[in-house]
Amino acid sequence: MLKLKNAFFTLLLLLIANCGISQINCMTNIQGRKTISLNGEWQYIVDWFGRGNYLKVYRDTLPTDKTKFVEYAFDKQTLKVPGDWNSQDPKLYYYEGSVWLKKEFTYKKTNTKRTFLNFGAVNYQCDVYLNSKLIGSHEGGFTPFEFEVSNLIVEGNNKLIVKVNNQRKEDGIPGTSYDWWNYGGITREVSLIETPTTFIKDYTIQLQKGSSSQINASIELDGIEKQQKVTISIPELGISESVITNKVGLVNVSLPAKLQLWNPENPKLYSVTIASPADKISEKIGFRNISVEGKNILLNGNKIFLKGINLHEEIPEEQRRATSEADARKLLSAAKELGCNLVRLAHYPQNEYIVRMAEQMGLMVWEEIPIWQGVNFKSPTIQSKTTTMLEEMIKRDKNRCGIITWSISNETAKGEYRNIVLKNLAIKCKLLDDTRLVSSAFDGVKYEDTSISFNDSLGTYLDLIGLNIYMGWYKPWPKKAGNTHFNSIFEKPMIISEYGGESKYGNHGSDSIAGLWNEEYQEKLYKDNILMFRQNPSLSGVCPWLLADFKSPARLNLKYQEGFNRKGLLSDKWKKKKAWYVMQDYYK
Ligand code: GCB
Repeated sequence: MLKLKNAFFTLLLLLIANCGISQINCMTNIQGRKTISLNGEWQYIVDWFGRGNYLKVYRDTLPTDKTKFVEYAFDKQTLKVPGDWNSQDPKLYYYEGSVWLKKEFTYKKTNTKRTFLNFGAVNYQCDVYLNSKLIGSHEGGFTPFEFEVSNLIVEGNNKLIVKVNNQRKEDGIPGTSYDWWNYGGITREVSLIETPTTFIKDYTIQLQKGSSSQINASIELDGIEKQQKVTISIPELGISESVITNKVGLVNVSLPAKLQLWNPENPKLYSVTIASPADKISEKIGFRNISVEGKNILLNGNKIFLKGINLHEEIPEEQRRATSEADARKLLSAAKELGCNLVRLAHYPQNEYIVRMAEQMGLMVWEEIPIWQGVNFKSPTIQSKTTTMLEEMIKRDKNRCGIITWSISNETAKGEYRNIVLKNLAIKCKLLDDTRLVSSAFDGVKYEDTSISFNDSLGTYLDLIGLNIYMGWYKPWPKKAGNTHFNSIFEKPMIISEYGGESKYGNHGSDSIAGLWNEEYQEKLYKDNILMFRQNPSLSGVCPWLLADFKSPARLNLKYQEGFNRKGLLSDKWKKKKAWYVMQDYYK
């Protein structure tokens, strides 16, 4: 009976997932396109009590005659886009609600091109109006979305108004409680993209799974003339191959190549160009193979150990979201200095500067969707929302060889509904991309004296298992610190995807008292964890929680935390704590 019920739910949720809640329509590689940036200053109105829809703020009108008035008006106050509102307006530091943002711009129209409006990400939910018409909505704070506006955009002045709402909600992803700051706003770039009438909408170019010399490319054209000649060239490899797309604009091609494979020591990228009669797009792409064999992770056939670091998309010194190339460089340079070969982008897809720069710097990437702890797995919309997020993440980053694993969840509690949703996501993830590992991070393990055992049935559908294990912080050590062994019912690679403890930079004292937030306690905790790693040679990697102290409304100790989670190896002022050096030494 239970089996039947499970099958029914699986079917139902898959059906819902396939309906989708928003269009997955972003074109690939907008960086490689001619774009008009709509970043910069946007006017805004804070909609404290949610009256904006009733008042029709999206119309942005003026009184039509002497007896009329309008009870809203954009004025001089502006927010920078991309950027969160919390750090830009002191009144909005803790704000969770709606804000209307407006950008006016002039546009030159022609009949020979199409125009798309692309948002890198808006947290959490938004309605987008162009020239007073609703052109679409999007839910999910960390992935891009796009609308074609060729018919709505006008010659001359245009008005773009976006209602953004960052209210946490029961059926949101993440849910109502999580351990990071709920930065609201248009947090990533906004661009108009101009393309020819038939253009190269999408392409996937990666090494064939298991091969070191065969590149697979699939290309999709969008427009009226779908059957066209497209040429893919990689000059450095002497490749220039022309093929014809089929009636629906698709073509797949295999390209034999003598390659230097990408790896952290030699993060080799090749310039790749795709050209159709009217369109041309280029970017740098690397080629590598990632696979597993028993408990090992293999990069290009060689066993690797993941020397990771977790990081949030935040600049803690300025208490704001990281948004720029310079921000990405700051975060990733610190990861390199620590000696890492992997960054785990916790707990949501982070901006493209980070993902692209990581692969240029030789950092592998663990990227994940924000299914974090207490999301509501019983919600009828969860499968569709999370599937959309997964699709949007993979669609954006599928050509980034630096990404070795898509992670579908973090610290979810076992249960019937969770099992169905996550199983479907893991299967979907493999269908969308079988060249990377599917992973998940868990805290639901069995602690017994000197052993920690993993037996979550979800492991069946994963390639890589992450354990979040806070020995010496949330969990006491056995009699002898460091004396803990890991077991798993799965013959699959396992990494410690989180471990650590808190300290406040500059706070010194005993290394045996946790409650004083000493650097010495955290330093000792790292040393003990390293002892534990050395006793578990079958682990495939470790990943401290985390690079830097970060803002969290969940941290209420006014004496030491001051609204920050202080598990950083760097302080919120970017100062190295003692534990940093322990970790750096270990990675050496
Ligand atoms: C965890 C979570 C992470 C938290 C961390 C902590 O297990 O995955 O999001 O911030 O613990 O500091 O408690």
